[in-house]
Amino acid sequence: MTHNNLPDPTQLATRILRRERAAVAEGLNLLDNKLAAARQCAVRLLAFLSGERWLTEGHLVGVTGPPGAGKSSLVSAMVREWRLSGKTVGVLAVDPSSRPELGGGALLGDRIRIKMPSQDEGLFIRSLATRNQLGGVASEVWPMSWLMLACFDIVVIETVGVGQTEIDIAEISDTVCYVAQPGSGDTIQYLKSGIIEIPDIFAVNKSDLGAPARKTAAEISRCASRPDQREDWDYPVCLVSAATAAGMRQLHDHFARHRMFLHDAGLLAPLRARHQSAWVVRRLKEEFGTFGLQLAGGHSVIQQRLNEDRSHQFEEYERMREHILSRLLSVNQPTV
Ligand SMILES: Nc1nc2c(ncn2[C@@H]2O[C@H](COP(=O)(O)OP(=O)(O)OP(=O)(O)O)[C@@H](O)[C@H]2O)c(=O)[nH]1
Ligand SMILES: [Mg+2]
Repeated sequence: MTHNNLPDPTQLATRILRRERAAVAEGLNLLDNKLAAARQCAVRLLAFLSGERWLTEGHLVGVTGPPGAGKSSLVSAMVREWRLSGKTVGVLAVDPSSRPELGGGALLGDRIRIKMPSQDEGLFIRSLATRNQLGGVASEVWPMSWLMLACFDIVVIETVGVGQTEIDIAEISDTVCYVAQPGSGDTIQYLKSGIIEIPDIFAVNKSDLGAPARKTAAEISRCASRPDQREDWDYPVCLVSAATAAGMRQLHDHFARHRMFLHDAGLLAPLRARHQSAWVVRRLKEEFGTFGLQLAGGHSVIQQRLNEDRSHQFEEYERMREHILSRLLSVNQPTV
């Protein structure tokens, strides 16, 4: 331990890389700590964990969709598939702290929490409440997912919602899976109106309900076809049932296929680098507003600096932050 009961970042990084549960939990807490000393420590931790692996290894999967569609049930079923194929899995279940209760809460009354055997060493699950007032995914989630990527083969982020959340999750994940609720026209409306981008994979859950699920899948397939698309990805729409495990193997294969597609097409490293710099800009903007961004040279200068050295983005972020802070202090000094 260093001062203020903060961990030694080198030792913590070593333990995280060995996938020690307590260390992973401690690291996630550290990333959530807003104190200045903790922030410095967190940046050092991320720097020790980073390296080439960050741009090339693992698979960061975002699972999103409307409340009650079965995201948690589906993630549990997917975890089983991944564990069967020998992959280690980390899950971040993001729970908005003030979610709107639909239909008086009846729909959410029987929500499923992801439940798995706690003695499974290859699986780590963490629930966290988002505190982003604007409704999107809180900016802590991204470094947290990266910490987990340092020690798990697959990292899954589950978030509820459409709109801003969907955009945010696409800015974090390698692969976005949208879980649709059978019989609900919402998803199709969102797609048509462009509120949601077409996700990499559509999972229409609850296929055990029969006709409504098949109908929703067919409607989504029509809306999601991309005749103008030049990429080779086919945006599959997959009928699954978390309850009966029907279609789970196919869904697993779509995930693996998309990961391979990104890698083979040379898209993975640039995608992650883009996500990194988007995060830095977003975080600086959250903290200091547009004025603060200008003090650091503006959007494009920041992007350029980050692109020059992709493996030290967190240190670069901390340097920019210090720079903005010192500029802000000097701006606030009375002129004599
Ligand atoms: N029939 C059927 N019901 C399912 C299936 N998957 C989930 N459910 C039910 O759907 C409800 C919601 O499941 P959850 O997994 O909690 O859904 P969620 O999308 O994570 O919900 P939130 O996190 O609250 O947004 C529960 O009552 C589940 O039992 C399925 O494949 N078939
Ligand atoms: Mg859930």
